[in-house]
This record gives sequence, C-alpha cells and structure tokens, in this order.
Amino acid sequence: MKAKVLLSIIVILVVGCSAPAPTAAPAPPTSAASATQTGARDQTPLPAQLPHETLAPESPATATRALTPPSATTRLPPASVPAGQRPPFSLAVEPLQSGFQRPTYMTHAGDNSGRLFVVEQAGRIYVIADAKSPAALFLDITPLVDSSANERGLLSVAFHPDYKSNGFFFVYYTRQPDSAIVVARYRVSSDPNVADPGSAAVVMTIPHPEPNHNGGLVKFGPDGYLYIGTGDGGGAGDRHGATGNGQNLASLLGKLLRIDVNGDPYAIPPSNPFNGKSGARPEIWAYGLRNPWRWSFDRLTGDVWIADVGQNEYEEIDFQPAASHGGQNYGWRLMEGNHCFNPDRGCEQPGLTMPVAEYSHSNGCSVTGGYVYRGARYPWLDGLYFFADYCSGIVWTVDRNQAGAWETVERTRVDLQPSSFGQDQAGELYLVGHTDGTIYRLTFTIP
Ligand SMILES: [Ca+2]
Repeated sequence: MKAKVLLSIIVILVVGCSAPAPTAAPAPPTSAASATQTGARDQTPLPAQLPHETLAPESPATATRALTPPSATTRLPPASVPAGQRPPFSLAVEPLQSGFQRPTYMTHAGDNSGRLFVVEQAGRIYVIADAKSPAALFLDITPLVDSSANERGLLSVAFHPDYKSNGFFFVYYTRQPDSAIVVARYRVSSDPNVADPGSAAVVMTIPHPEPNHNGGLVKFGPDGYLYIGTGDGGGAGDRHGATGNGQNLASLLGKLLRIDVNGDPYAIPPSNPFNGKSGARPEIWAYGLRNPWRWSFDRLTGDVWIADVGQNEYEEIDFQPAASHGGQNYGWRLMEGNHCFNPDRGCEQPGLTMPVAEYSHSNGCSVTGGYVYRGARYPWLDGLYFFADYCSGIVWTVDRNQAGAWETVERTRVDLQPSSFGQDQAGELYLVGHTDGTIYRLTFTIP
C-alpha cells in the first residue's frame, strides 16, 4: 500500500456569491489523521464498466412499495433541552480521515453498518468502514460528471430508506457535456462496499444555464419522499426570465423539490402543494430560494432547516416546521435575507417566509447548513441546530431562547473550509473540509 501524503489543495478561484467559494489556501489540519489511511485509494482501479445514463424501469416490488407514513403522525415528542437550561460548552474538531480530494458531502446509509460515505466533487464516493481503515472506492462516475467550475461536480448522495433491502441510492451531479443537473439512481453490487456503476438510472435532468448555483443536495424526508434542492440557475441576481427562477413556479430552479422515487422514473406525491395547479411544476415543495446548498431534516421532529446562500451581503437560515404542507416562498430574489434585493425597496409581499437566522458578509461569504444535534454523546446539545460559513470557518448555533425567539450564537471558528456538515447514523456530527480533504468529528466539552 502506497502511503499518500495529505494534500492541501490550493484553489484560486473567482470569489463571488457562490457556495462553495474559497478565498485562500486553507491551513493544513491541525493534527494529522493518518495519511496512510487513504493510501489504498491510489491503487483502487476504476470501474471496468461505466454507467449508462438510461432510464431503467422500477421493479414492480419497489414501484408498489407503500410510503412510510408522514412523520407528523408518528414522531416522538420533542426532547430538546429547554431554553436557558443548556450549559455553556466549547466545540473542537478532530480529524477522522484525510486525503480526500475536494470532498463535498458525507453521510451514512441508514443500514446500521456504521459506515460513512464521503462524496468527492470530481465524481467519486468513498466508504469509510471504520475510522482506522483506508477509505474504499464505492462509486466512480467521474467521466459523467462536469466538475469544471467551483460549484459543479458530484455534490451529494442519498440512500433509499429501504437501502438495506433494495440497495438503491441516489446521486446529484452536474453532467458532461452540457452541465445539466442530474439526479440518478444506482444500486450496490454484491459487495456491500462497492456500487454497481452499470446500475445507473437517471431520475431527473434539469438544464442549467450558468456555472454557479447548482444547488446540490438530495435527501429522503421522514415521509419517504426524495427532496432535491436546486439553485436559481446562477449568474448573479437571478436574472433569468421576467421574475428570476426563484419566483417562477414554472421552473424547477431555485426550489426545494419533492418527488416519489418509487415511480417510474418518479411520481408526484399527491399532496405536493402545486400539484394540479396550472403554470406550476408539481415537483415544487418550496420556492424563492437562491442556492440552498445544504439543508437537513431534524431527525427527531422532521422540521426542515435550509441554509440559503446569499448574494453579496447576507447569508440566511430558513426553518420549515414538520407539520408544514409545503408551498413556502422564501423570498429570493425579492429579498436577500431580511433585506430587499429586487426591487431594492418596497419588496415586501404578504406570504414571504423570513429566515430565522442571518449574518452579513463581514462574518463570511457562503453559508453551509448543518444539522440539529440528536446524538447520544452530548445530551445537553439536544435540539441545537449547527451551521457554519465556508470562508470564515465560523460555526454558529440556532435555538429558541426563553422568550421563544430564535437566537443565533457564535460558537467557534474552525481552521477549514466546510463544504458540508456530516451526521452519522447515531446522530453525531462531522465537518467536511473541502480544500484540505479531511473529514472531522465535532467534539464538545463543558468547561
Ligand atoms: Ca430568503
């Protein structure tokens, strides 16, 4: 096994309003996760067979699978630590594994295996079976993926709620050669640590006009549906069409979409808010988003937390309660955070949903949404939402204070550029260092 020296990737790119958008070379990780841990990756052969981007019919078994009942009827009562009763704490990052090339995302398969899956922007997914073993190549679709721009590439993976029995998972990438957004389904092979690249079935393709604001996240909701976050089509100021894409219900861009992947290739959930409304795409769950790069479900309550990357001045966090029926308008391009954008005054309209947290570009450049902590290791964190900024490395939390108002607290500044937070199946949190190629575990202490 060849040892692989941890690589700090220096990226010099045009910085704008984009996510992710580094401004400078990152410092190397403060302590070395063993560089040899990833050594095997140099010798991992490319898959012999590349995926065919063809539609594959669902098997009858999956097409008729009943959806899990909505979380609102089954969820447990909230167990969050009451406002004002949370002890002061400090937060640190501990390298778990390094040597990845521009990782964009980390998640788990929900299969009780304890494995972590790391997505590399160029088009690879690695599996970490345990922190002390080398990461193994799970899927390589680099020939299909256009990662030519800072925000393009393979951007996330979501494992089917029945992954353990059906082996299906879904990826979100920008494709060669036209850079359109693709959501595609793959299946694991007979080796649980290797996917079958020949199993590709394209679920959705969305033409994309500009190199930036590609959205990028797919996740299954507690309702069993696949949610897809798309950006506004890019450029700046959302100037596509008369109203911009974010406010255009005939466009799939600038949206949170919700589909049933047990259709062929997908079906529209009957309760989608714009289902059957003329002039609107029935896939839309919520709109008025600019670039919802990272968002998540509270695994206990089903609430949705959306980090929407801002234009030139404000980054924001949006909140959608689990009981929501969708249809929210989060305001872009009328507003950037709590401020008028286009028009620059008098933008307020009834029905816009305002963010629960906002920060200005004096504290960063591009928001990276995280998770509500629901792990077991730090029970005093229960119910606290974490997010960070890609450029400054500042990590904040959001919670309701004793008066019931949303409160944002700056917790620390980490020396890395977080492209994502990660969450393992036990609910513990991680950070994905985009430019230093390292996955970090978040650790907390009460002083
Ligand atoms: Ca907004």
